[in-house]
Amino acid sequence: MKKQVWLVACGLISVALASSCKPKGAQSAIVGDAAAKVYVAPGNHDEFYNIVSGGFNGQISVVGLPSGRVLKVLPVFSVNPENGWGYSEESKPMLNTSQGFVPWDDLHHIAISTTNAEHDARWAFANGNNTPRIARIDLNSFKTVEILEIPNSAGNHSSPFITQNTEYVVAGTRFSIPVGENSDVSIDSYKDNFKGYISFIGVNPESGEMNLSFQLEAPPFNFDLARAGKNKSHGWFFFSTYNTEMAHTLLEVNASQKDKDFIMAVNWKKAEEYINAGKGVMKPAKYVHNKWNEETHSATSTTVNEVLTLDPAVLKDIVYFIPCPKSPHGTDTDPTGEYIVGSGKLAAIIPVFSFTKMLAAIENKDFEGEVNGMPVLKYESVLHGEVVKPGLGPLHTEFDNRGFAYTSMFVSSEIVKWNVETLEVVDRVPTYYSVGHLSVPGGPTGKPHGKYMVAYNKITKDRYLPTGPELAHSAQLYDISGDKMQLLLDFPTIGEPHYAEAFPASLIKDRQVKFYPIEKNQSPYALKGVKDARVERKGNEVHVYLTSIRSNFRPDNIEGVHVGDEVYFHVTNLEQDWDVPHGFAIKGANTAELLIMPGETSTLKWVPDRVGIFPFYCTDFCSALHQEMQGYLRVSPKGSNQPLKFSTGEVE
Ligand code: RUQ
Ligand code: CUA
Repeated sequence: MKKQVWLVACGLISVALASSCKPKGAQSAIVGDAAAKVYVAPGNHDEFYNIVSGGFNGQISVVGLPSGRVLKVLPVFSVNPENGWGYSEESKPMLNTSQGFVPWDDLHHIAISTTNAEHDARWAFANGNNTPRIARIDLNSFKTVEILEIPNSAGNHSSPFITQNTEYVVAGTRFSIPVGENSDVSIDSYKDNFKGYISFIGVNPESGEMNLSFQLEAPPFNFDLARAGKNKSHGWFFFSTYNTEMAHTLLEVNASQKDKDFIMAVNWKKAEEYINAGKGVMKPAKYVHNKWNEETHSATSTTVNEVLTLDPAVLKDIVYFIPCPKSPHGTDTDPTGEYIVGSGKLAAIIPVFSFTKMLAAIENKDFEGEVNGMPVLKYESVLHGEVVKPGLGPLHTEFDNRGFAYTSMFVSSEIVKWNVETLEVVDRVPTYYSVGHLSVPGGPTGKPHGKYMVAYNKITKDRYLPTGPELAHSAQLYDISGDKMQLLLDFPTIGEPHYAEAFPASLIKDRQVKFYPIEKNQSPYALKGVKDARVERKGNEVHVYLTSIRSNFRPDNIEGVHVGDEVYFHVTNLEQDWDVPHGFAIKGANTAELLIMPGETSTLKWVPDRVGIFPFYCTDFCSALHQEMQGYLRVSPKGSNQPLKFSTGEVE
């Protein structure tokens, strides 16, 4: 009987989750001065950078706030025909994995590097959900410079979240799976054979380079999201979990049975102590580590074969479970680090936990039980209080600089503002529609800037001109500087946005890479001047060493290439000035173009399959004589005795 009641309740909840409410009166929500507040006059710059996940497109977009202008879309886990990322010989290794070349991923969350819990904005981290990976993007060059695969993981959703000095980036597995030798097991044996792994990835404080420091073996829950403790809770990490029922079929029902799931609190300083005492165990695991080198202008991919593992069932005091109603999605920590918010998708309240109380409960062994040998704390002992009647379907919470929290309500399509101390709801505004993540500049840090909040919505319905069956996803910008939130602007997004972070433009705008010094170019294919331009044959490989500079390629007439040759175009852009990329494209290539930054060398491989004359040209309108920036390549039949020759057309 009880089970039946649950099934009915879950059915209703599923319907509610699937078809979110549509608020009325969208237009009347806009007040008079909204346009002036988002207007950034021509020639002026935005105040904030907004680094926005692209979800299922595997990319990141860079947006200016408050204007909502899209400044750049950069490939992370995806190929990009615009600049040859993933197509050029130099960039291909970046998308290598233990499964081979994987040119796509589902990129959900962004973490901007911090020092002392404040944005330093040196790097952005992003997760790949499907083939578990974490990427690091250099915010001086807006380029993906590192991708680390995560072993023993499946559905890298609880990632990437960082500690306050960017000591670690974490990755919690969404799907628990059996790992190691014995992974050919019955799915029915889930509880016995499946495990959830939590990865702590160390970040080099100077270079930013990542290394998988250790993994924690956790029960086979679904790990959803996470946040580091900060300031007073520095040293701890909090992971939301669902499916603590440990179901493996029809989770919609079977993982919604219990009133409470858990927030898993991890004392990572304690984990470090165990590691220093030699308590970690090296276990086999295969994963790859890809790094981009800004001097060779190329990537390397290395395979690693082991990982340091800690078992918190044996090594006590690392892991504690905080009961949290009900199937929590986001877990977020406030700027002081005292409060931990759990957003239970199916809960009627928002629980706010106290770090101080948690420590006391641990001290007093205020446990209500154990899971797999790890203590479960008593809900009441850890609870600061509950936000009552917040709305339906709480997902994510951000904070401002005035002691308020903002929680997105997916089902009731609204944002609820509440006081972190008193837990009183002070304001609510509708979103259009079905809001997922929120982003306040500095919102996840110890020092939020407040001022604006962006809501990233899943469903837009009638907000924009329609574009066939798929409609634009959307962001909405709110002014949060006053007592009442004020909707200022809608703007469509690239891909499906999940999390985003925003920080003051002044942090990075004066330290941007303008060009790459040609004298530092260590590419084995670099040319230091036009005199070095040449073509060489090595067996069936033809290496074309090209220079590009306004407004010519050298060499620009090439003959003696045969059908079936492997032709490598190594193009060096000799410009030493900001904003002068050159492109390279050749008719017949079945990959992409190259877009080569000043001082950079990039290589396109082409295997011609037919006889003919093939024009190549620069794709970037670089000068008044850009249309003159072209050349011809002649392909002769296989076995032809047409000798190799090349020229720049100069009359000698
Ligand atoms: S998750 S809403 Cu990855 Cu909330 Cu996007
Ligand atoms: Cu170079 Cu156009």
